[in-house]
Amino acid sequence: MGILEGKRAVIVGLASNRSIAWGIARALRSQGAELAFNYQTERLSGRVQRMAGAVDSDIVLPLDVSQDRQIDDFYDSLAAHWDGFDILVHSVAYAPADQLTGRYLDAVDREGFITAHDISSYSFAALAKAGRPMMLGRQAALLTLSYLGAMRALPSYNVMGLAKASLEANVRFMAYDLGPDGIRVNAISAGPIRTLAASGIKGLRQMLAHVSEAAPLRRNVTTDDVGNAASFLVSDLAAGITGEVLYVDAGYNIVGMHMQASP
Ligand code: 0WE
Repeated sequence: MGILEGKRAVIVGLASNRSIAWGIARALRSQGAELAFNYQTERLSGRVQRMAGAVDSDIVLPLDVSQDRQIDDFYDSLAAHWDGFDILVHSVAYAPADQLTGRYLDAVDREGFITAHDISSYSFAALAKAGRPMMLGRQAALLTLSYLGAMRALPSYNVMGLAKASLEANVRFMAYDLGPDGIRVNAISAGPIRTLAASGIKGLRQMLAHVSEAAPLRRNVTTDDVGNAASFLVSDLAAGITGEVLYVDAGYNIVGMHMQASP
């Protein structure tokens, strides 16, 4: 008997079998949840449908989170399958590629700033706002994905760091707002993972190597690690936790300094 038996979960942001959303989908399914998915563009629809099938789901609906109309249509279509849902997972981030390279002030511009904040932070509030009626009266839980760049400066992450800082503040304001409805809102701040989104990032290999040397657990995290922590946070085992950012990063964020000679 899984900890998510009888729960219905909407997962936004599945793009490939390396997606964090896929690790979360598999973990939630193995704990007994029923799943529904979105796809961003027609090009991705076949792939997402095939992966959904592998976790026993045939609810795969179009949704580009930058379009308010598509958000409304998504929930209207979902309502034909489910009268409500218990879990919303937001695993979406985007900044134009030119933002994620070089010096911060060289790279940042108004359009890049707006896009990063719109897709990576506002979309979480937009999905909660439009989806709230379907979550009422069910002790629902929302979850999003953040990164250490919300709290610390690091190379190349640039305006995405600001967008993740906004996302983490969004978690707190949404938790405060939705708490009286019995709805919890949390984030996982995951260590770096080689996903499709991350694969184009120059220097990622070095960053993964650095983290696996310096992190207390001396390894990188996997999408399974993130999925298992996600299962806990969206389950009733975490009924007392809201507005929290849980690090799933092999402990990297607590290290003040690392020396190579350390065991
Ligand atoms: O949040 C992220 C990456 C999200 C992301 C990735 C891309 C690549 C393709 C957002 N927008 C885009 N836009 C694209 O055009 N991570 C935590 C992974 C990541 O991204 C980095 C990192 C790490 C770690 C970028 C620079 C430096 C480190």
